[in-house]
Amino acid sequence: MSHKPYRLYMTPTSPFARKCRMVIYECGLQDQVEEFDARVRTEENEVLEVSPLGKVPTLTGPNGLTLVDSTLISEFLDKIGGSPILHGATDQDRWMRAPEWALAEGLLESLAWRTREFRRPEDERSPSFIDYEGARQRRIYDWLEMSPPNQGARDISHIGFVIALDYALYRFPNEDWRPSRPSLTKWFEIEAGRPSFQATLLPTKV
Ligand SMILES: N[C@@H](CCC(=O)N[C@@H](CS)C(=O)NCC(=O)O)C(=O)O
Repeated sequence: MSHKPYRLYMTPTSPFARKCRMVIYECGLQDQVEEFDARVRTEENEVLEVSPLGKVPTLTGPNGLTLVDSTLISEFLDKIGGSPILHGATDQDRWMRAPEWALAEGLLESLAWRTREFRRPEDERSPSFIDYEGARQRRIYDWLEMSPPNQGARDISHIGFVIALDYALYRFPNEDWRPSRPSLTKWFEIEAGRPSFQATLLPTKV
């Protein structure tokens, strides 16, 4: 039985849960948040006991708190650390940075949707959907190659982008985005060296 006040329902492969897990490390909240490996997409899914959405990440805590969605949870975790470091220092700073956060989120969503499409039986897949999302992903990689997200202080978009780029290599190893994008590759390698990234590595595929 954990005595930590918060519980993060997660799976080791979920990039959205990984975002929150990296925030936990970056904000030093390991002694406050228990990670709970949930059985999503099964009838035993423990998340369903706290939310009808049934998705990871879901965060529960004192006073009946139940938060769903990685964006909300990340911002909440950043705040309970006492001195938020990942969502802008001021309101103006926040809004100046927010478009990058949304871009990182859009890339992550696109990769997750495309991954799900490949989980369907072959005769239920949509090749046009797969191509459309693939083109979106390449567009964002090209954008990041022109302007890697390392201007100014680190924020939640750095975590979102490094997770998304790693997830792309994990799910689509034959579509390696690195060879034609040296600046982005360099940025990725530096970010991937951080303890928060190394502590949340995706499991080896069996
Ligand atoms: N927008 C959500 C997406 C979360 C999401 O799609 N989670 C997936 C795992 S990567 C999930 O729990 N899937 C289980 C299901 O669809 O039942 C977030 O940012 O948290």
